[in-house]
Amino acid sequence: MNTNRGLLIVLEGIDQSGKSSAAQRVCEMLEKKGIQSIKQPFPDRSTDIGKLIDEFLHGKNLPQQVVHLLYSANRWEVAQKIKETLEKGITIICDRYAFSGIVYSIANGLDERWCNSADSGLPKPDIVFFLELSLEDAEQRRKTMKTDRYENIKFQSKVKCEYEKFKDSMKWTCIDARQSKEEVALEITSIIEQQLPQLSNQPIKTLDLI
Ligand code: NYM
Ligand code: MG
Repeated sequence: MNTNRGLLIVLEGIDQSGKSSAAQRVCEMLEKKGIQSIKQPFPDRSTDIGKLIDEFLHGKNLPQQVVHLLYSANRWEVAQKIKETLEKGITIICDRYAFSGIVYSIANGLDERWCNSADSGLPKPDIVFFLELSLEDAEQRRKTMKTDRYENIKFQSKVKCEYEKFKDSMKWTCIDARQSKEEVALEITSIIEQQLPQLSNQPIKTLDLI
């Protein structure tokens, strides 16, 4: 039953590091190679919970704990669908996942252990790519992009600092996000392609963060 499942791939990084473009391009590149794949953004703004998160990002006031749980619930509401999709042999490229939930909430002052528990038990990613970009380069890109309440250099520097801790303690694959969009996507796609035969025969694991 678990032979040749799809892979759960996660892209993480500070705002403006190019995750959304990479998710789109990687899916297209994989499809061209005959590897069925779909992208899954988090937050997923297509659901009621996602719409509430979007309102928060654009000014609605909510307690920080509620926000953390909403982001987590937004993943849990598609967790079963993720598993079923992987079992069908389709690879999923997630634009952010539980790690975003944790680093952004810690940067907002929440307790690390409390933050970790909400996402424990979700499907575990097979590969996490960390798109590395300096705060200065992100700031430069931000000038031409739509932004949310978190997109200022002071907050992003806290987020980056929390990401660095994760990156060191877990086996993340770092990608130089200063490269062109094409180069970033090509690098990610080739690593996925290379790892697919070995990982697709393994059962889906569970995220254990506590
Ligand atoms: N974000 C995203 C969180 O704070 N927690 C989460 O669990 C997730 C998935 O949402 N600035 C924040 C980070 C982003 C914001 O996401 C919107 P994006 O990828 O910029 O559209
Ligand atoms: Mg953003």
